[in-house]
Parts: sequence; structure tokens; C-alpha cells
Amino acid sequence: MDTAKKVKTNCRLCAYQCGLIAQVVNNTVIRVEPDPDRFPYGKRVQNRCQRWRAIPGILDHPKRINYPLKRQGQRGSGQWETVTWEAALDEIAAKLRTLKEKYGPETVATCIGGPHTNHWPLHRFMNLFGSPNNIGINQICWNAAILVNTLTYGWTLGNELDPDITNCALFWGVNPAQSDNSLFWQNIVEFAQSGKPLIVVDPRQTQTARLATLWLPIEPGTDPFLALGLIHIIIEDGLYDHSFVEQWCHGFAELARHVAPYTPEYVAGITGIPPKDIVRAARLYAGNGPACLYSGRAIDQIGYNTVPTHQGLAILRAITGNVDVPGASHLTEMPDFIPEIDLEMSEQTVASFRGKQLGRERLVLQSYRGYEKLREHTLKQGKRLPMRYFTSAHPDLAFQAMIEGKPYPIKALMVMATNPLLTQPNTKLVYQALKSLELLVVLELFETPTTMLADYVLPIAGVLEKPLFEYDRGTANVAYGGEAAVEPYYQRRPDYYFWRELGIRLGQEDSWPWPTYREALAQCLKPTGLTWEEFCQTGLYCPPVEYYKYQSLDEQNRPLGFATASGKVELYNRLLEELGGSPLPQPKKIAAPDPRFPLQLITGARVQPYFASSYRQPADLRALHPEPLAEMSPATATAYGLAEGDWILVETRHGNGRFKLKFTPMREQVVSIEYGWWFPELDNREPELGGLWLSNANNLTSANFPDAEPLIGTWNYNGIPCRIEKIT
Ligand SMILES: Nc1nc2c(c(=O)[nH]1)N[C@H]1C(S)=C(S)[C@@H](COP(=O)(O)OP(=O)(O)OC[C@H]3O[C@@H](n4cnc5c(=O)[nH]c(N)nc54)[C@H](O)[C@@H]3O)O[C@H]1N2
Ligand SMILES: Nc1nc2c(c(=O)[nH]1)N[C@H]1C(S)=C(S)[C@@H](COP(=O)(O)OP(=O)(O)OC[C@H]3O[C@@H](n4cnc5c(=O)[nH]c(N)nc54)[C@H](O)[C@@H]3O)O[C@H]1N2
Ligand code: SF4
Ligand SMILES: [Mo]
Repeated sequence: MDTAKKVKTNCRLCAYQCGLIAQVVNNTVIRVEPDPDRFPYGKRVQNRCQRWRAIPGILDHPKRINYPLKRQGQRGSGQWETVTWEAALDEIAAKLRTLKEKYGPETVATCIGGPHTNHWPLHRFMNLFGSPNNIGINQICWNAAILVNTLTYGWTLGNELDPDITNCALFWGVNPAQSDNSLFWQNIVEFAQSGKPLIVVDPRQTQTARLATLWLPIEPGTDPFLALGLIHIIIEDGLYDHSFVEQWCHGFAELARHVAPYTPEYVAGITGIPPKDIVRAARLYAGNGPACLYSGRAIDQIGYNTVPTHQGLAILRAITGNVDVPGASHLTEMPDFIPEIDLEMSEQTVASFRGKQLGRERLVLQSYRGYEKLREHTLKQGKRLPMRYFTSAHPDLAFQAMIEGKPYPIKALMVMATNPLLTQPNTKLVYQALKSLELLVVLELFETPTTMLADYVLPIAGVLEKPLFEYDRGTANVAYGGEAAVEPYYQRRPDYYFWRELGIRLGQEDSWPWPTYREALAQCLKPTGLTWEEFCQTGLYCPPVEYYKYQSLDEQNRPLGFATASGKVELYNRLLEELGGSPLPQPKKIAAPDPRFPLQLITGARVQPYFASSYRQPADLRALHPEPLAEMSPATATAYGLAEGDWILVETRHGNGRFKLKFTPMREQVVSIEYGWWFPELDNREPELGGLWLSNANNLTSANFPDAEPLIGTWNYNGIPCRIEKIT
């Protein structure tokens, strides 16, 4: 037996990739501990996180996928044959070739989820194959903020909270106490302890809200009204940054006219927040610069009102002089390393299939047309957003195409690092769609309800088994990562291996010159002048941030400005107007309550130690939070005759789920359910599929395309009419 060696490596149980030291014997990890020399620099932060300790168990958990599996018998019957990688790849490639000949390349789709792994190998494969059909979660995570900020400032922003410099923080629909739990959350705690104003906009009194100077328990989905109300006061009281507005903002007069009706009383009537708190929030935010305005997932998930909310937040930052200022925000840079757009190879390939994008007639921004318009502007400063995320298929249309074959059939789906039966909207639809396919391939670490329905399940290398190089999808000049601690256990391989091998089998060999994942990552770094080994010493590439870049002079001695139509911050957005959107934030009122569904549902508030549907298998993690919870205020719950700990059935027009009731100080008439719940200990065959139908929040949601927001296609995970009853 070898003696134990210590290896510097990184956790990958969330996107932070904290530094770890692994003790390895015979390619087996026996222990891990935080590495105080690398991010997040000290055990104090990592000691709050419960996940990393579970790594040795996760590496060899009985529910892990260790060999390529091929379905035997009926789909969902739980019978598998173990095959070789070669055989699986040959068979999948042959099937894809046949389907492509019969129906065209667009008949093959992929599905990705949150930030679990690099997506570019999948995008590169799909671009070369010739299909636009990747289903992502971008329409409700990430895209709205990036698109609206780029429309407004010419590029996207990094928000900053520095307890020493930042003088006010406004946190909007975000709860880093549960969703971050790392260095950022420590900074927030430190900031709050300093006594500087912290404002939290959230229907629930979260752990973050409990630290706040001012908590605004907003009615779900009414956020753009509050944003316009704050702008109204800031303008009326003259609290805006006069010089920045005069020199660097376009359309202030139109904005001032537009917000005139959004008085505190009017906004209070819609948001449920008292007028005096609206006024106080506006004064605290505008009066204490530099101020950090940080928004979370909630407002990306409120359907139509998502875009006007982001417009409102972008305007708030600008008129208070909080753009590209230390302690508030900075406009990010294009990477020095190879950017995502080039790794995807979108610019070389999409011409052949852009006409096949589902829903392109309706979607203004989440389309090739919208992407190109935006890029005309960003290119003025040499910047290019990745393309596949901003053109990905609307899930409702893609799943319908699998079931109905319209407007063309989608017959094959390859799923990487996501569990769509738990995390895509409308589980019944997803289920029907997966059952309609001729080929379902799932790349996974663990058995999940999605793998249970697959034709092939491929064993993927996970935490500590593969090198890491992450880079905010190429929208900033920051990369982090590090070395694997061990070679993959059993027959597991990195996702990259699958896409490259499949690509080579389908005539793409020229586009996959790097035999291994590590070589591909080293190649990405090449333009920086760093070798892979040099990069791994710190695991961080992060040149110092520059501020006030719009003031810097170009070759003709003119200020650089912002990469927008006016060269200024577009408070009044001309490009959006040209594309057919509303140039100023135009919110929609929430429909009057339906008497059959009198309560408002929010789904998906994050909880430790889970990530979406992940980590319910390791017993030590499950013990920390064993059951799916629904939260309500004690007053609302008591009015329904409910006590804490009761099991309740929560029901919407789309479906229902069972949750255990927990009392939380929060807005009345609102119910909040956790998402991602299934039960790996239950039967892994049809019809149970690991308890898929019991407590899955997405049984209660839908992304019905005709109702989706017209610019991005955003649907509602929050603000859904619902009802409840006690389960006896
Ligand atoms: N533990 C854990 N951490 C995670 C994840 C995870 O699954 N688990 N997921 C990761 C991912 S993919 C993401 S995108 C991030 C998300 O991170 P966050 O944005 O922090 O996500 P949430 O915890 O859902 O926080 C959203 C907050 O908005 C509130 N809210 C709900 N509806 C509304 C509304 O209409 N208006 C307003 N203003 N607030 C509302 C909710 O009560 C909740 O507290 O977290 C990441 N971190
Ligand atoms: N109702 C509701 N639905 C939501 C949300 C919500 O707030 N409410 N939030 C949405 C958001 S913001 C997000 S980001 C998504 C998250 O949704 P998903 O991305 O689907 O997240 P998980 O459920 O964690 O599934 C990730 C799967 O990938 C596997 N995995 C991990 N690492 C790797 C890897 O390197 N390679 C491969 N091949 N597999 C790997 C894990 O084992 C796990 O099964 O959910 C979305 N869905
Ligand atoms: S799970 Fe915890 S230790 Fe691992 S990367 Fe995330 S915050 Fe860091
Ligand atoms: Mo997300």
C-alpha cells in the first residue's frame, strides 16, 4: 500500500471551488481539509459549510454511476446492462447519425442546468452538429441581468460589497445566508456588524433579512413597482448624482416623467410595503454611496416583471453614481484567456441553423436577432457575450416538440449535469417529453429520476476527479480552478471526454485537437502566458479591477464612454425600443387573486446543505435537513387551522406537492416551498421514480410559452396562485 500523499485540490460541490488538501492513498481520497493558503483563505469560512466533509463518501457512494449503462427492458424498469465506453459511444453516434439523416440535425437536443461543470464542450459539439436546441435554465437564472445590464451600460457588471468601502447595501430577492455560505456571506455579516445600512427586499424574513437595518417584505412579483417607487423619490428629493446623470446618462428627463406616477402611496398599494419604508429605503440607498445593489434569483423568476425589475435596478445604480465605482460595482472585462464564445465556436457555425430556433418569431432578446443587435454595440469596445446561453431553446417549446413533433420533431436528448425532472418547470410535461424520445442519454455522477428514464447513462468524473477551470462563462477576466486529487474512480470520465469522442465519431475531429480535458484547459490559458501548472499554484487568475473606465481616453483622445447607442448609460433604452421592447421599465400589475387559489406561492428558496436536487443521497448531509419544508407566517397558517410541523398539500393549477409546515416571519398570504425534493431511498423504477411525484416544487410550476415574457421567455417560479390543505 502507498503511503498517504497530500494533494492541493478544490471542492466542486458548489461553484465556489474552495481550496482543499486531500489525503490520498492508492488513488483513494481518505480525508479532506480546507487549504488555508487558497480561496477562501482560512478555515473559518469553510467551517460554516457542511458539504466538503462529505467528499470521501460522495466519491464512492453506492448510488454513484460507475460504468456506462445501457437500458434493458422497458424505460424506467430499472434494468441495465453494463457496456464499455466504446460500445456506448459507437451506438449513440450511430443513432444520432440516423436521426439527423431522417429529421435534420435540429432533432437532437441537449439539456444543461446550473453551474456544475464547463458547458462549452457540449455547445461546441452541438454547434458543429448543427442544432440550436439546447434547453438551459438561463431564462430564469443569469440571462436577464446580463442582457439588461448590457443594454443599459454596454456590458455586464460585477457587484461589490467591501465592508471597508461600501457604505450601503441593498439586497434584492437574494439570501446569501443559504445560497452562498462562503466568503461573500462573511463579508455581509461583517458589513452588517459595522452598523452601515443594509436593506433587504424579500417576502420572507430570511437570515439575511434578520441582519438588515430595513426589511421590505414585498408582495411576490411586484418588484418593478418598488424599483420605480425608489427612483421616484430619489429624483423628487434631488438625491441623484447630478454630475454623473448630466454627463453620462441618456434620457433622464423621460425617466423623470415616467416615474412621476409612482408615488410612495401608489407603490405601497401594490407592493404592500408602507410608504414611509419606501421613502426611507430610497434615502438610505441614495444617501450612502458607494452602495452595493445586489439582486438574486427571485426577480429572474417573476415572468413578465423580470425585465422591468432589472431595468429599474440598472437605473437605480446609474442615477446614484454607483456604476464602475469601488465598493459598488465594476464593468467587467473580456477575458485574457480564450473566451466562451470562441470555445463554443458559435461564430463559425450558427448561420446554418439560426432559422431553426424555436420561438424566434416571438422572443426579442433570447434569439440570434437580439444577440446580434446587442453585439453591434458591445463590439465597439471589443466585447462579445457567449452566444449559446442567450439563444437557448425555450423549455416549453422544446418539450412540446418532443411530444407533438411540432414545429419539427425532437427525437434525441442528451442531458449533462442537470436533473430536469426536478428542476425544469412542469414536471408532467418533462416526463411525457422524455418518454416520447427515441434516445435519451444522461451524463451523471449519481442515479437520479432523470437517469431512471434514460437509454444510456454515462459515468462522469465529479468532485476531486477532474481538473477545474471556471470563468463566469467568459463575461469577466477572472478564472479559478485547480488540479484533480485523483484519477477518476471506476470507469468515470470527464464530460469533455464524451463530447470529444462523440464529435470525432461524427466527423468533427478537426475541432477537437486536445486529447484530454487537462490539455484543453491548458490551451484556454495560453493567451495569458501561464502554464496549467503555474495557474494551479494559486488556482486564481484575477488581474486588478479598474474603475471609471468610461472616462479613460481612446486613441483620438475621446472618453471611451459606454458601449451603447448614445455612448452613455441608457436610462431610456433606445436599443430595447428598436427591438420592440419598452425603453423604460413598464411593469404589469399582478392579477386579482383567484378565489380557488387565494395564496401566492414562491418556489425554490435555497437551503443548505442542498444544491437544487443534489446531495440528498449522502446520509450525513440528509440528516441535516431531512424533509421538504413549506414556510408560512404563523398568522396566515393559524387562520387555516394549521400548526407548525403539520404536513400540508400545496396545490396550483398545474399540480401539487406535500411539505412539512414551518413558521417563518414573512408576508401574509404567501407560501414558500423548497425545490429539488425527491427521495433516493424510494423505489427507483416507474411509477415512483425515487418519489418524483411527492414533494417536487416543479409539479406546481409551468413555463407555458404563450404566457412567458416576450423578450427572454422568462416564466414564473414565484408569485403563482396556490391553495393549501392539511394532510390528515
Ligand atoms: N444551498 C444552495 N445554494 C445555492 C443553490 C442551491 O440550490 N442551494 N443554488 C445556486 C444557484 S443555481 C443560484 S441561481 C443561487 C440563487 O441564490 P439566491 O438568489 O440567493 O436564491 P434564493 O435562496 O432562492 O433567494 C431568493 C430569495 O428571494 C425571495 N423571493 C421570492 N420571491 C420573491 C419576489 O417576488 N421578490 C423578491 N424581492 N424576493 C422574492 C425568497 O424568499 C428568497 O429568500 O444560489 C446558488 N446557491
Ligand atoms: N421551482 C424552481 N425551479 C428551479 C429554480 C427555482 O428557484 N425554483 N431554480 C433554477 C435554477 S436558478 C437553477 S441553476 C436550476 C438548477 O438545476 P440543476 O442544474 O438541474 O441542479 P441539480 O438538481 O443540482 O442537478 C445537477 C445534477 O448534475 C450532476 N452533476 C454534478 N456535477 C456534474 C458534472 O460535473 N458532470 C455531470 N455530467 N453531472 C454532474 C449532479 O449529480 C446532479 O444530479 O434549477 C432551476 N429550477
Ligand atoms: S460546497 Fe462549501 S467548501 Fe465546497 S466549494 Fe461550495 S462553499 Fe466551498
Ligand atoms: Mo441558478
